[in-house]
Amino acid sequence: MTRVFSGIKPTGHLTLGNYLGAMRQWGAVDQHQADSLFCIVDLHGMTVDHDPARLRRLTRQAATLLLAAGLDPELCTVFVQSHVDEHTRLSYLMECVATDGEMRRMIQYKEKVASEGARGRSVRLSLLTYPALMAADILAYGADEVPVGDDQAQHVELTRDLAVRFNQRYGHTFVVPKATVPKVAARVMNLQDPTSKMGKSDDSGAGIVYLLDEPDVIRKKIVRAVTDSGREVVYVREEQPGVANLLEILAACTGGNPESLGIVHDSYGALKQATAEAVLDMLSPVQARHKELCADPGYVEGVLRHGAEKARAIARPIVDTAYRAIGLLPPGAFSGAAAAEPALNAVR
Ligand code: AQP
Repeated sequence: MTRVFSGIKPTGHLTLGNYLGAMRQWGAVDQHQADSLFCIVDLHGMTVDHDPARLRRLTRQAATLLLAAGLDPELCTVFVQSHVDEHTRLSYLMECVATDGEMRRMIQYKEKVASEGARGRSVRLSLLTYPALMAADILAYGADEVPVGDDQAQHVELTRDLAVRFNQRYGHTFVVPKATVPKVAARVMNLQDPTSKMGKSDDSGAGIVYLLDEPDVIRKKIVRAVTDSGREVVYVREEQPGVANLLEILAACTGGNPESLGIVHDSYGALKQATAEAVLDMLSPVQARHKELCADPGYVEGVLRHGAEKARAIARPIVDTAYRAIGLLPPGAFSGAAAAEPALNAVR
C-alpha cells in the first residue's frame, strides 16, 4: 500500500491556503487510499522567532483543526513531530549528506533571509537546516508520496536528492518519495497582494483568510480583495493575478475550473460574492466540528498520544537501519556481531 506523509507547521493560525493546498486532500483522498501519516511539525515552528506558550497553543489548535477538517484517527495517523525522537535523530544524518549550498538555494530560506535582512535582523541557523529536518520527517516513514502545496515542492525535491545520495553511498535504505500537488489552488495568494503567497505567519491579516475567522470577517476579506485594473473576469494569472486567485479559490471550493468560472461571472463584484459564499460553505462544517472538539481536549490528546506510538513504531527501525548503514556503532555491538569485525589494528 502506498504510504503518504505530510506535515503542517504551527507558526500561525492555519489559513485557507493550508486547507486548499494540503489539508483538504489529506482528509478527502489520502487517508482513504493510502497508509497516511499527518504531523504537526512543531520543531519547524522554532525556525523563526517564537513564543513558547504560543507555540504550544498553536500546536494544539493545529491538531484540533486537522481532526475538524476530516482526518479520522481510525484511518490515518495524526501526531506531533517532537513526540517522536526519530525525526531529530535522522535529521543530523541528513545534514551529513546535504551540502550547505543546497540549503542556501531553497527559495523559502532566501525569501525569509531577504525580508529579515531588510529589517536589519538575522535568521536562525535552524531556518537554513530546516529542509534536512523535513527530509528526515519524510524518509523516516518510508513515504512514497508527500501531498503538499506548491511552495513545498522544492523541499520534497531536495528530500529525493538526499535519499538517492544516501542510498548510493551507504546502501539502499530509503524510499525515494515524490510530491503530489493539487491541480487547482496549489498556491493560494494573499488577497491584498496577489503576487505573494497567502502565508500564515505574514503580518498583514487583511489578505489572509484564517480557517477560524468569523464568517463576517471572511466575507469582508474576500469582498475587499485586490482585483486588477481591467473589468473582464478572465483567468490569466500573469496579467490579472487578483482575479485569477479568486477564480482558483472558487474553483477549488466548488470543484469547477477557473477558466469556465470566469465566463460565468460577469463582474468582479459577482465573482467576489460567489467566492465568499463558496468559502463559507466549505469552512462552516470545519468550524462547527472544531468547536465541538475544543470542548473535548482529552480526545485530541488521546489521538496524538496514540498517533505518536504508531509513528514511532514505523520510524524507529528505518532510522536504526540508517544509523547502521552510515557507520554508527550500534549499542551493544561489542558482543555478538562485533566478532565479525576486522581486528582493531586493521581499522584505518
Ligand atoms: N498559500 C498556500 N497555498 C497552497 N498551499 C499552501 N500551503 C501553505 N500555504 C499555502 C501548504 O500547506 C501545507 C502546510 O504548510 P506549512 O505549515 O508546513 O508551511 P508553509 O508552506 O511555509 O506555510 P505557510 O502558511 O506559508 O507558513 P509560514 O507563513 O509560517 O511560512 C504545505 O503543504 C504547504 O505547501
